[in-house]
Amino acid sequence: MIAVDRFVETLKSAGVGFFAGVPDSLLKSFCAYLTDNCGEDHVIAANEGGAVGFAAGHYLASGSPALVYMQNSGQGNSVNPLCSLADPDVYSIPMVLLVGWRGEPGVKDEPQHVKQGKVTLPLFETLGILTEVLPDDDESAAEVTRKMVARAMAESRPVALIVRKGLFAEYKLQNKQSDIAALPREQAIEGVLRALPADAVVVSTTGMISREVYETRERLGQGHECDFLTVGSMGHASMIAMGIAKAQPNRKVYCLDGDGASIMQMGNMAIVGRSGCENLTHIVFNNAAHDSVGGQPTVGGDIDFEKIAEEFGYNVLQSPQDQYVNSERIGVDEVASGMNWLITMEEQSRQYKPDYYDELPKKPNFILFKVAKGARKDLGRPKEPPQVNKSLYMKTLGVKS
Ligand SMILES: Cc1ncc(C[n+]2csc(CCOP(=O)(O)OP(=O)(O)O)c2C)c(N)n1
Repeated sequence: MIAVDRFVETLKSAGVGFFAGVPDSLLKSFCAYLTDNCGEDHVIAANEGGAVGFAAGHYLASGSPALVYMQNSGQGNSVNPLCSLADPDVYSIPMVLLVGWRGEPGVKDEPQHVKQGKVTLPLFETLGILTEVLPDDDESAAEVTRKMVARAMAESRPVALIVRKGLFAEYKLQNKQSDIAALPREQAIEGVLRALPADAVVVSTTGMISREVYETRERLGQGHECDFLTVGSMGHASMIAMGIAKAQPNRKVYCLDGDGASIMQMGNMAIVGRSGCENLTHIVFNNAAHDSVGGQPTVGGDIDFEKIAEEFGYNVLQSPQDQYVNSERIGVDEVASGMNWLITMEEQSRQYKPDYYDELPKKPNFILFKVAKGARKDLGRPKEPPQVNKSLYMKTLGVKS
């Protein structure tokens, strides 16, 4: 194992003093150390491509390379700016990538990491990016880091340092941001699922939200056939939901999203908002954090999702949470009855005033829940592989897979 403080010192003494990236569980200690100690010299980006852009701008204005950190799931997001901006065939910009290697061949990991784990090194090789796996002792790691930074500078190109599971010794975040609400995310999810019509389908986002959807169904004694658990592809759940909503306009589709994921691909909301899919409801559970990979902050605490959604063209419904004066006390039952009320009101109004609804512009719904960070320690994972999830789901949609 290596110590994060020494590693950061090595980077700084080699000339790398700015850091941008998207958090990853394998880099949890590294990210926590940056958050506590690097202040304005550290930016948590919306997505990995944005972090590469930031590093390019930093180099243009300082002449020094920045470090871009990411989980290898974000490699795809970074490929375009790596190829068309930083590559020696284009602007030739030095930077150091620090990449958490989920799904390393031979190491057991979740299904969504298997393919990405296999292609991480070959993909960098294809891109012509020099790659080294960081050794697991401080001295050797420092030596490799100095050598790679020197290569990046000498050849004016990106280089990559690969981080295996368990490389960094534990560093616990000191500057914890306070929660923006008391409601536990799992309770909000259970309240929503309890209220949904039986024939509604769900598309849930990457990370703990999907795991909580899965566990909640188990707890309620329900099956999993109505839930598409988007285990990878962070930020695209709303577009998957829109694909379904357009193909089956009579089906109610609910997208259960996170703040980090919706910010990562915020452009998707602009398109979904104008889609005209009135059978689609997009629900964001905002905890102002990348909770699933260590609780690092997002800008979710500083932005008004409801205003953004409204501008993007959604029909923003009043959150059940806001119907309670003391929202500290809201739990599963209050969320469920609030959601029930919203759903029943809409159905009844449509029944009694069909002409009025026919004349209204067709818009998808948007609902925001502000929730606390954190999850149950014993939160499980889906037991069925993604392809079983897909087949069951398509059967529910009445489609042969
Ligand atoms: C492209 C990509 N980058 C990074 C990750 C790692 N990752 C998995 S879940 C997650 C955080 C999700 O945050 P949010 O959507 O706010 O949901 P929360 O975990 O807070 O409930 C991250 C960064 C990923 N899976 N894919």
